[in-house]
Amino acid sequence: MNRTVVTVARDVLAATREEAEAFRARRAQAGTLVVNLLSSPGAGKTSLLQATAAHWQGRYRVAVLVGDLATDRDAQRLAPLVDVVQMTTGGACHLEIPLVNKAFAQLPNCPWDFIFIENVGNLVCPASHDVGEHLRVLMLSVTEGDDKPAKYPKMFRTSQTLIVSKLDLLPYVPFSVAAATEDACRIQPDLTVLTVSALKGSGISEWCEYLEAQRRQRVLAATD
Ligand SMILES: Nc1nc2c(ncn2[C@@H]2O[C@H](COP(=O)(O)OP(=O)(O)OP(=O)(O)O)[C@@H](O)[C@H]2O)c(=O)[nH]1
Ligand SMILES: [Mg+2]
Repeated sequence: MNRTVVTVARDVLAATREEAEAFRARRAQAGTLVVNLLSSPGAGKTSLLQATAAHWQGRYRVAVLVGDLATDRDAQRLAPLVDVVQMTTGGACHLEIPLVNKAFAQLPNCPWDFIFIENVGNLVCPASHDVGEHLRVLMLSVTEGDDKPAKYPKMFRTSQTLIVSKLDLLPYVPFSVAAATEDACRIQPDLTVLTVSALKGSGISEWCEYLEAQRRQRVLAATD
């Protein structure tokens, strides 16, 4: 069999990396914490964002850039609460920074306090794409099984925060928060673990306080 060696003299991902770094730096200068929210489909990302906006009741300027393969249903759910732009990927299983930049350009020009990027529901591909976030938050719902950290390690390794969601369903499913947390922290020892039920409201105020502290540490203190 013939073999051909192709020498790539240029880092083809360098431009994307630079675009993500520039987005992160510009948002930090404006005092905005950018949060990349990831999970498998249906873990409760949009529900958490609804509960977050309802908890803050307009205290902060919040926008959501929401990614989906098709439909603008999540954007319709969020629009009564926050400024929102739907990014429809047309089949792509993750978001990339050029699409995020285009969506951001559609928002009103204002100094946002928080921008959430709701990524496409998928526990694999989004882990490999820097979309210019300051904080990567991974959600795992109790209905998915506590074995997921060990089975999808990259997603857990590249995140700073794990939210165990749908805690109200814990009495009905075989899920050990301790086992999931132990596996996740073995993969990523610096992981912060929070538990929430967006449906019942438990853990939402702790999550909101956590976000406020992250904004102070990662954005406001860093740009003083
Ligand atoms: N019992 C319970 N159900 C929840 C909770 N949070 C969300 N759900 C339900 O779970 C389903 C999926 O919630 P979504 O918020 O749409 O999840 P998502 O991660 O945004 O879904 P995709 O964007 O499609 O990946 C909906 O039927 C929600 O009502 C919760 O805390 N408890
Ligand atoms: Mg959603």
